[in-house]
Amino acid sequence: MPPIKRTKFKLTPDQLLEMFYWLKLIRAFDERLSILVRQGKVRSGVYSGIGQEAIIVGTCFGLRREDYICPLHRDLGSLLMKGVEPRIMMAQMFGRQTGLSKGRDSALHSGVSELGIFGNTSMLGANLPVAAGLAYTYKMERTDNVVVAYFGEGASNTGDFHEALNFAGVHQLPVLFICENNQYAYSVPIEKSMAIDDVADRARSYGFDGVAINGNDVLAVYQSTLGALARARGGEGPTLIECKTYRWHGHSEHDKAFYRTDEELAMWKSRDPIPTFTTYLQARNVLSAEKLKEIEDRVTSTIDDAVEFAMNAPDPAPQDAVTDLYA
Ligand SMILES: Cc1ncc(C[n+]2csc(CCOP(=O)(O)OP(=O)(O)O)c2C)c(N)n1
Repeated sequence: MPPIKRTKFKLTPDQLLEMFYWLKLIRAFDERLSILVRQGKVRSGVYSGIGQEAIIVGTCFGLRREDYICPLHRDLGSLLMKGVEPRIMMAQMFGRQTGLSKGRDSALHSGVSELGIFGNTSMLGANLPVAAGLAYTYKMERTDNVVVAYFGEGASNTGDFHEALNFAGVHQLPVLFICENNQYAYSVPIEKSMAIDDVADRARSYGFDGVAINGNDVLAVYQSTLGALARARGGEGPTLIECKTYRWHGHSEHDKAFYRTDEELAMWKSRDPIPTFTTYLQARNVLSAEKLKEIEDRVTSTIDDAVEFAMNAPDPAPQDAVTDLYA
Protein backbone atom coordinates (compact mmCIF):
# COMPACT_ATOMS: atom_id res chain seq x y z
CA MET A 1 0.00 0.00 0.00
CA PRO A 2 1.56 3.39 -0.95
CA PRO A 3 2.07 5.81 1.95
CA ILE A 4 -0.63 8.41 2.53
CA LYS A 5 0.11 11.58 0.56
CA ARG A 6 0.70 14.74 2.59
CA THR A 7 -2.21 17.15 2.33
CA LYS A 8 -1.47 20.79 1.58
CA PHE A 9 -3.41 23.33 3.58
CA LYS A 10 -3.40 27.02 4.28
CA LEU A 11 -5.02 28.58 7.32
CA THR A 12 -5.66 32.29 7.67
CA PRO A 13 -4.36 34.13 10.75
CA ASP A 14 -7.93 34.23 12.07
CA GLN A 15 -8.31 30.48 11.66
CA LEU A 16 -5.00 29.89 13.44
CA LEU A 17 -6.15 32.11 16.29
CA GLU A 18 -9.44 30.25 16.45
CA MET A 19 -7.52 26.99 16.81
CA PHE A 20 -5.48 28.59 19.56
CA TYR A 21 -8.64 29.75 21.34
CA TRP A 22 -10.05 26.22 21.28
CA LEU A 23 -6.84 24.74 22.68
CA LYS A 24 -6.92 27.25 25.53
CA LEU A 25 -10.64 26.88 26.18
CA ILE A 26 -10.57 23.09 26.32
CA ARG A 27 -7.52 23.17 28.62
CA ALA A 28 -9.20 25.71 30.89
CA PHE A 29 -12.46 23.73 30.97
CA ASP A 30 -10.65 20.58 32.11
CA GLU A 31 -8.49 22.49 34.59
CA ARG A 32 -11.55 24.09 36.20
CA LEU A 33 -13.34 20.75 36.35
CA SER A 34 -10.38 19.29 38.17
CA ILE A 35 -10.62 22.02 40.81
CA LEU A 36 -14.39 21.62 41.10
CA VAL A 37 -13.98 17.89 41.76
CA ARG A 38 -11.50 18.61 44.55
CA GLN A 39 -13.92 21.15 46.03
CA GLY A 40 -16.64 18.51 46.02
CA LYS A 41 -18.80 20.61 43.72
CA VAL A 42 -18.71 18.22 40.75
CA ARG A 43 -19.41 14.66 41.82
CA SER A 44 -19.50 13.04 38.40
CA GLY A 45 -16.51 11.00 37.23
CA VAL A 46 -14.09 13.39 35.54
CA TYR A 47 -11.57 12.01 33.05
CA SER A 48 -9.19 14.82 32.26
CA GLY A 49 -7.98 15.29 28.70
CA ILE A 50 -5.28 17.77 29.74
CA GLY A 51 -2.29 17.27 27.47
CA GLN A 52 -4.38 15.79 24.66
CA GLU A 53 -6.14 18.95 23.41
CA ALA A 54 -4.32 19.12 20.06
CA ILE A 55 -6.05 15.91 18.99
CA ILE A 56 -9.51 17.29 19.59
CA VAL A 57 -8.79 20.66 17.99
CA GLY A 58 -6.95 19.19 15.00
CA THR A 59 -9.68 16.64 14.28
CA CYS A 60 -12.75 18.79 14.93
CA PHE A 61 -11.59 21.95 13.20
CA GLY A 62 -12.41 20.74 9.67
CA LEU A 63 -15.78 19.19 10.53
CA ARG A 64 -19.22 20.22 9.39
CA ARG A 65 -22.27 20.20 11.60
CA GLU A 66 -23.63 17.17 9.67
CA ASP A 67 -20.50 15.13 10.36
CA TYR A 68 -20.94 12.90 13.38
CA ILE A 69 -18.47 12.52 16.20
CA CYS A 70 -18.37 9.56 18.59
CA PRO A 71 -16.36 10.88 21.55
CA LEU A 72 -15.02 9.10 24.60
CA HIS A 73 -14.65 9.94 28.29
CA ARG A 74 -11.66 12.26 27.75
CA ASP A 75 -13.14 14.19 24.83
CA LEU A 76 -15.39 16.85 26.37
CA GLY A 77 -13.63 19.39 24.16
CA SER A 78 -15.04 17.73 21.05
CA LEU A 79 -18.58 18.45 22.30
CA LEU A 80 -17.65 22.10 22.79
CA MET A 81 -16.15 22.34 19.33
CA LYS A 82 -19.19 20.66 17.81
CA GLY A 83 -21.38 23.37 19.26
CA VAL A 84 -22.39 22.57 22.83
CA GLU A 85 -22.41 25.81 24.84
CA PRO A 86 -19.83 25.82 27.66
CA ARG A 87 -22.67 26.70 30.10
CA ILE A 88 -24.65 23.63 29.08
CA MET A 89 -21.58 21.42 29.18
CA MET A 90 -20.75 22.64 32.67
CA ALA A 91 -24.36 22.12 33.82
CA GLN A 92 -24.06 18.59 32.46
CA MET A 93 -20.96 18.01 34.60
CA PHE A 94 -22.84 19.32 37.65
CA GLY A 95 -25.73 16.93 36.88
CA ARG A 96 -28.16 19.82 36.55
CA GLN A 97 -31.58 19.85 34.95
CA THR A 98 -30.25 22.27 32.32
CA GLY A 99 -27.44 19.90 31.31
CA LEU A 100 -27.57 17.83 28.14
CA SER A 101 -29.05 14.78 29.86
CA LYS A 102 -31.12 16.85 32.26
CA GLY A 103 -29.24 15.39 35.20
CA ARG A 104 -30.31 11.83 34.53
CA ASP A 105 -27.05 10.04 33.83
CA SER A 106 -23.38 10.09 34.62
CA ALA A 107 -22.10 13.27 33.01
CA LEU A 108 -20.20 11.55 30.23
CA HIS A 109 -22.86 9.84 28.19
CA SER A 110 -24.66 12.72 26.62
CA GLY A 111 -25.23 12.95 22.90
CA VAL A 112 -26.82 15.69 20.81
CA SER A 113 -28.16 14.41 17.52
CA GLU A 114 -28.83 17.91 16.10
CA LEU A 115 -25.14 18.71 16.52
CA GLY A 116 -23.89 15.35 15.27
CA ILE A 117 -22.70 14.03 18.61
CA PHE A 118 -23.19 10.41 19.56
CA GLY A 119 -23.31 9.81 23.34
CA ASN A 120 -20.27 8.13 24.81
CA THR A 121 -20.62 4.47 25.80
CA SER A 122 -18.99 3.11 28.95
CA MET A 123 -17.90 -0.12 27.30
CA LEU A 124 -14.52 0.55 25.74
CA GLY A 125 -14.57 0.16 21.99
CA ALA A 126 -18.36 -0.08 21.82
CA ASN A 127 -18.65 3.33 20.15
CA LEU A 128 -16.67 2.06 17.15
CA PRO A 129 -19.22 -0.36 15.63
CA VAL A 130 -21.80 2.41 16.13
CA ALA A 131 -19.51 4.80 14.24
CA ALA A 132 -19.19 2.27 11.43
CA GLY A 133 -22.99 1.88 11.40
CA LEU A 134 -23.49 5.64 11.18
CA ALA A 135 -20.98 5.81 8.34
CA TYR A 136 -22.82 2.98 6.60
CA THR A 137 -26.00 5.06 6.82
CA TYR A 138 -24.22 8.05 5.30
CA LYS A 139 -22.96 5.84 2.49
CA MET A 140 -26.43 4.42 1.81
CA GLU A 141 -27.90 7.93 1.83
CA ARG A 142 -25.21 9.00 -0.68
CA THR A 143 -24.23 12.02 1.38
CA ASP A 144 -20.59 13.05 1.74
CA ASN A 145 -20.85 13.36 5.52
CA VAL A 146 -18.22 11.70 7.63
CA VAL A 147 -18.07 10.06 11.07
CA VAL A 148 -15.15 10.67 13.42
CA ALA A 149 -14.72 8.12 16.19
CA TYR A 150 -12.30 8.45 19.08
CA PHE A 151 -10.76 5.66 21.12
CA GLY A 152 -7.73 4.95 23.30
CA GLU A 153 -4.95 2.50 22.54
CA GLY A 154 -6.46 0.33 25.29
CA ALA A 155 -9.77 0.14 23.43
CA SER A 156 -7.91 -0.99 20.31
CA ASN A 157 -7.42 -4.35 22.05
CA THR A 158 -11.16 -5.04 22.24
CA GLY A 159 -13.11 -7.17 19.81
CA ASP A 160 -15.44 -4.30 19.00
CA PHE A 161 -12.52 -2.29 17.60
CA HIS A 162 -11.56 -5.08 15.19
CA GLU A 163 -15.12 -5.78 14.10
CA ALA A 164 -15.72 -2.08 13.45
CA LEU A 165 -12.55 -1.65 11.39
CA ASN A 166 -13.25 -4.81 9.42
CA PHE A 167 -16.78 -3.70 8.57
CA ALA A 168 -15.58 -0.20 7.67
CA GLY A 169 -12.83 -1.61 5.45
CA VAL A 170 -15.09 -4.11 3.68
CA HIS A 171 -17.68 -1.42 2.91
CA GLN A 172 -15.17 1.42 2.38
CA LEU A 173 -17.07 3.60 4.82
CA PRO A 174 -16.60 7.34 5.39
CA VAL A 175 -15.21 7.08 8.89
CA LEU A 176 -12.09 8.35 10.63
CA PHE A 177 -10.82 6.24 13.50
CA ILE A 178 -8.88 8.56 15.80
CA CYS A 179 -6.68 6.77 18.32
CA GLU A 180 -5.68 8.90 21.29
CA ASN A 181 -2.64 6.92 22.28
CA ASN A 182 -1.82 8.42 25.67
CA GLN A 183 0.48 5.49 26.60
CA TYR A 184 -1.69 4.08 29.38
CA ALA A 185 -5.02 2.31 29.65
CA TYR A 186 -5.79 3.13 33.26
CA SER A 187 -2.56 1.82 34.89
CA VAL A 188 -1.53 -0.50 32.05
CA PRO A 189 1.35 0.81 29.92
CA ILE A 190 1.10 0.17 26.22
CA GLU A 191 3.92 -2.40 26.14
CA LYS A 192 1.93 -4.64 28.50
CA SER A 193 -1.14 -4.65 26.26
CA MET A 194 0.20 -4.61 22.69
CA ALA A 195 2.95 -6.58 20.94
CA ILE A 196 3.40 -3.92 18.24
CA ASP A 197 4.51 -0.29 18.49
CA ASP A 198 1.81 1.42 16.46
CA VAL A 199 -1.96 1.01 16.67
CA ALA A 200 -1.93 2.53 13.16
CA ASP A 201 -0.51 -0.74 11.78
CA ARG A 202 -3.76 -2.48 12.64
CA ALA A 203 -5.62 -0.61 9.87
CA ARG A 204 -3.76 -2.45 7.11
CA SER A 205 -5.30 -5.77 8.22
CA TYR A 206 -8.66 -4.32 7.30
CA GLY A 207 -7.71 -2.91 3.93
CA PHE A 208 -7.15 0.77 4.64
CA ASP A 209 -4.41 3.12 5.71
CA GLY A 210 -3.27 4.01 9.19
CA VAL A 211 -0.82 6.74 10.16
CA ALA A 212 0.95 7.39 13.44
CA ILE A 213 1.54 11.08 14.10
CA ASN A 214 2.58 13.50 16.82
CA GLY A 215 -0.72 14.01 18.63
CA ASN A 216 0.65 17.06 20.45
CA ASP A 217 1.09 18.99 17.21
CA VAL A 218 -2.27 20.52 16.37
CA LEU A 219 -1.29 21.30 12.79
CA ALA A 220 -0.02 17.77 12.17
CA VAL A 221 -3.31 16.40 13.48
CA TYR A 222 -5.26 18.87 11.35
CA GLN A 223 -3.25 18.00 8.25
CA SER A 224 -3.77 14.25 8.63
CA THR A 225 -7.44 14.80 9.37
CA LEU A 226 -7.95 16.95 6.28
CA GLY A 227 -6.49 14.23 4.06
CA ALA A 228 -8.59 11.55 5.71
CA LEU A 229 -11.75 13.69 5.47
CA ALA A 230 -11.16 14.30 1.77
CA ARG A 231 -10.73 10.58 1.11
CA ALA A 232 -13.82 9.72 3.17
CA ARG A 233 -15.96 12.37 1.47
CA GLY A 234 -14.67 11.22 -1.91
CA GLY A 235 -15.80 7.62 -1.34
CA GLU A 236 -12.27 6.30 -0.72
CA GLY A 237 -13.11 4.81 2.65
CA PRO A 238 -11.78 4.96 6.19
CA THR A 239 -8.48 6.04 7.73
CA LEU A 240 -7.00 5.33 11.12
CA ILE A 241 -5.00 8.20 12.61
CA GLU A 242 -3.01 7.29 15.68
CA CYS A 243 -2.13 10.41 17.68
CA LYS A 244 0.73 9.81 20.10
CA THR A 245 0.16 11.83 23.23
CA TYR A 246 0.10 11.64 27.02
CA ARG A 247 -2.52 12.31 29.66
CA TRP A 248 -1.14 14.55 32.37
CA HIS A 249 -3.64 13.58 35.06
CA GLY A 250 -4.50 10.12 36.30
CA HIS A 251 -7.07 7.98 34.53
CA SER A 252 -9.72 9.91 36.39
CA GLU A 253 -9.44 12.61 39.02
CA HIS A 254 -9.38 10.05 41.85
CA ASP A 255 -6.34 8.25 40.34
CA LYS A 256 -2.98 9.56 41.59
CA ALA A 257 -1.17 7.63 38.83
CA PHE A 258 1.56 6.17 41.05
CA TYR A 259 2.32 3.71 38.23
CA ARG A 260 4.34 6.24 36.28
CA THR A 261 7.45 8.27 37.08
CA ASP A 262 7.79 12.01 37.64
CA GLU A 263 10.49 12.07 34.96
CA GLU A 264 8.17 10.58 32.39
CA LEU A 265 5.46 13.11 33.19
CA ALA A 266 7.97 15.98 33.07
CA MET A 267 9.26 14.80 29.70
CA TRP A 268 5.77 14.83 28.23
CA LYS A 269 4.90 18.15 29.84
CA SER A 270 7.85 19.61 27.96
CA ARG A 271 5.92 18.65 24.81
CA ASP A 272 2.80 20.52 25.91
CA PRO A 273 0.80 21.24 22.72
CA ILE A 274 -0.14 24.76 23.81
CA PRO A 275 3.25 26.49 24.25
CA THR A 276 4.47 24.75 21.10
CA PHE A 277 1.63 26.28 19.11
CA THR A 278 1.99 29.62 20.92
CA THR A 279 5.62 29.83 19.82
CA TYR A 280 4.64 28.89 16.27
CA LEU A 281 2.04 31.68 16.15
CA GLN A 282 4.34 34.26 17.72
CA ALA A 283 7.18 33.43 15.33
CA ARG A 284 4.79 34.16 12.45
CA ASN A 285 3.51 37.39 14.01
CA VAL A 286 0.01 35.94 14.23
CA LEU A 287 -0.24 36.19 18.02
CA SER A 288 0.62 39.56 19.52
CA ALA A 289 0.84 40.12 23.28
CA GLU A 290 -2.50 42.01 23.15
CA LYS A 291 -4.19 39.19 21.21
CA LEU A 292 -2.87 36.63 23.67
CA LYS A 293 -4.31 38.59 26.59
CA GLU A 294 -7.60 39.07 24.76
CA ILE A 295 -7.92 35.33 24.13
CA GLU A 296 -6.92 34.42 27.68
CA ASP A 297 -9.46 36.90 29.11
CA ARG A 298 -12.16 35.52 26.82
CA VAL A 299 -11.38 31.97 27.94
CA THR A 300 -11.45 32.92 31.64
CA SER A 301 -14.73 34.80 31.36
CA THR A 302 -16.33 31.95 29.35
CA ILE A 303 -15.37 29.41 32.00
CA ASP A 304 -16.37 31.68 34.91
CA ASP A 305 -19.72 32.26 33.28
CA ALA A 306 -20.22 28.53 32.65
CA VAL A 307 -19.44 27.67 36.28
CA GLU A 308 -21.72 30.36 37.64
CA PHE A 309 -24.52 29.21 35.35
CA ALA A 310 -24.07 25.59 36.42
CA MET A 311 -23.81 26.37 40.14
CA ASN A 312 -27.09 28.27 40.03
CA ALA A 313 -28.89 25.84 37.72
CA PRO A 314 -31.73 23.71 39.14
CA ASP A 315 -31.32 20.08 40.09
CA PRO A 316 -33.46 17.55 38.21
CA ALA A 317 -36.93 16.98 39.63
CA PRO A 318 -37.50 13.45 41.01
CA GLN A 319 -40.73 13.09 39.05
CA ASP A 320 -38.76 13.58 35.78
CA ALA A 321 -36.48 10.62 36.43
CA VAL A 322 -38.15 8.40 33.83
CA THR A 323 -39.19 11.08 31.34
CA ASP A 324 -37.90 10.43 27.80
CA LEU A 325 -36.85 6.88 28.63
CA TYR A 326 -38.93 5.44 25.80
CA ALA A 327 -39.15 6.81 22.27
C1 LIG B 1 -14.81 -3.27 27.71
C2 LIG B 1 -14.29 -2.48 28.90
N1 LIG B 1 -13.27 -2.97 29.63
C3 LIG B 1 -12.78 -2.27 30.69
C4 LIG B 1 -13.35 -1.06 31.04
C5 LIG B 1 -12.80 -0.26 32.26
N2 LIG B 1 -12.00 0.85 31.74
C6 LIG B 1 -12.58 2.09 31.59
S1 LIG B 1 -11.51 3.18 30.91
C7 LIG B 1 -10.26 2.04 30.86
C8 LIG B 1 -8.93 2.39 30.26
C9 LIG B 1 -9.09 2.97 28.89
O1 LIG B 1 -7.87 3.12 28.25
P1 LIG B 1 -7.81 3.64 26.78
O2 LIG B 1 -8.76 2.92 25.90
O3 LIG B 1 -6.38 3.61 26.36
O4 LIG B 1 -8.33 5.15 26.88
P2 LIG B 1 -7.81 6.30 27.88
O5 LIG B 1 -8.61 6.21 29.14
O6 LIG B 1 -6.35 6.07 28.09
O7 LIG B 1 -8.08 7.58 27.18
C10 LIG B 1 -10.69 0.82 31.35
C11 LIG B 1 -9.85 -0.41 31.41
C12 LIG B 1 -14.43 -0.59 30.26
N3 LIG B 1 -15.01 0.58 30.51
N4 LIG B 1 -14.86 -1.30 29.18
